[in-house]
Amino acid sequence: MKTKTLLQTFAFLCLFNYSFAVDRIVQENGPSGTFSTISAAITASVNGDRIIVHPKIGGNPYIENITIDKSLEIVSATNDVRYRIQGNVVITALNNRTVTLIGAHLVSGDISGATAGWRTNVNIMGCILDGGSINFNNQYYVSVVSNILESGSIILSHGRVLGNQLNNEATLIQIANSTSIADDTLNIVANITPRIFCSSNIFLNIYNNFIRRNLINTVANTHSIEYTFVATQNKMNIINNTVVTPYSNFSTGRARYLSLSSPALIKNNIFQASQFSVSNFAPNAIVAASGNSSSYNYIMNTLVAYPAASTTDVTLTANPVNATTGQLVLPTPALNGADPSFEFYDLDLSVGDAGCFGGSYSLDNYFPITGSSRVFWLEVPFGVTTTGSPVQIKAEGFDR
Ligand SMILES: [Ca+2]
Repeated sequence: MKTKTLLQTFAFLCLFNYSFAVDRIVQENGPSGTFSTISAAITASVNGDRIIVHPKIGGNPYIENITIDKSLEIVSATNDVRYRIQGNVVITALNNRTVTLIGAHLVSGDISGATAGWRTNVNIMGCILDGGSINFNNQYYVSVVSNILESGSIILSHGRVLGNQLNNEATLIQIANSTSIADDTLNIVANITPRIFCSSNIFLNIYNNFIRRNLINTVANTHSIEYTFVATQNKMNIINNTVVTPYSNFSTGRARYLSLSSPALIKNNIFQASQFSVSNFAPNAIVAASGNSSSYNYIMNTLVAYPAASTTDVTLTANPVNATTGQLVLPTPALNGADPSFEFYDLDLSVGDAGCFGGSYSLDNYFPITGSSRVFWLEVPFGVTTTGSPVQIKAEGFDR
């Protein structure tokens, strides 16, 4: 009975907090009762409100710096059309606050966090940033889903990074200072990104990313997947990624496919060199001395300092993918070349392909980014067999 009473009390509190939640409409020259700026709507809001923003006529931006200091959801009034903002969006942290931003197009400015308050939940979905970065510190749990960043990076401590596209070669997905949850896991799945870097003691699932850079490397130590925390136990699953790394114009500090200070399970990946030059230095890999497991990877050039290599890893003499699209260039042994276990089968139920279009988390599920609604995550058992027992499936998506 005590439990029941507690539950009833909790339900009542939720009802009390959000029973007066309303939609606030932001519209240029809108009718009475609407707001002319997003900031004015936020000021008038209470926790749980939804702010619906009409894109301005002619694609003009709302010119304002926006501070979000309540639990709010901000979405577009027009299906599949993003509202434009010229300015920074700052989300103030507070324990249990949840802020959702869907379909914003920042023509300038960053989306970032400020001040302390674990755990602040943030969802950034279907947004475009022309100039800025998505940057959240250790106080935030951030779901970064289906965003396009033309020149900025994605920087966070906790959360997940799913189906984003970073278009500037100098940028990266960076995980740092992850201390709010011990033994946390972070999923980095199906992104198109120049690099992935982690300095935290955190477990990473790195699945189906297209990690690409094409210009001859002139900056030291710009490695495609870099994990600098030192541990003896496995800290990463690196599965079904396609890594395209350029030659470097110097030997020391050359770009590496992998630079890992902790062990990893490395499987079904493609490692390809871009921008060959006889006078430059080919990418290689440095992985932790022991504890790695490597299988069914397809690798251009012989890797040095890669003690994990197994008999199923294949060294290639011709590039297996198109360096721009990540699609396989046929014929290649990477086609149907993944681990043949059914857990790694492709969406067409053929034996899995190595690289970012192979397996259940195929890049095909996330691209192109359209700004429309999308199911972005399914929680299902790893490998479903038809033994007659029910299957638990949880799906997450967003709209507008
Ligand atoms: Ca296949």
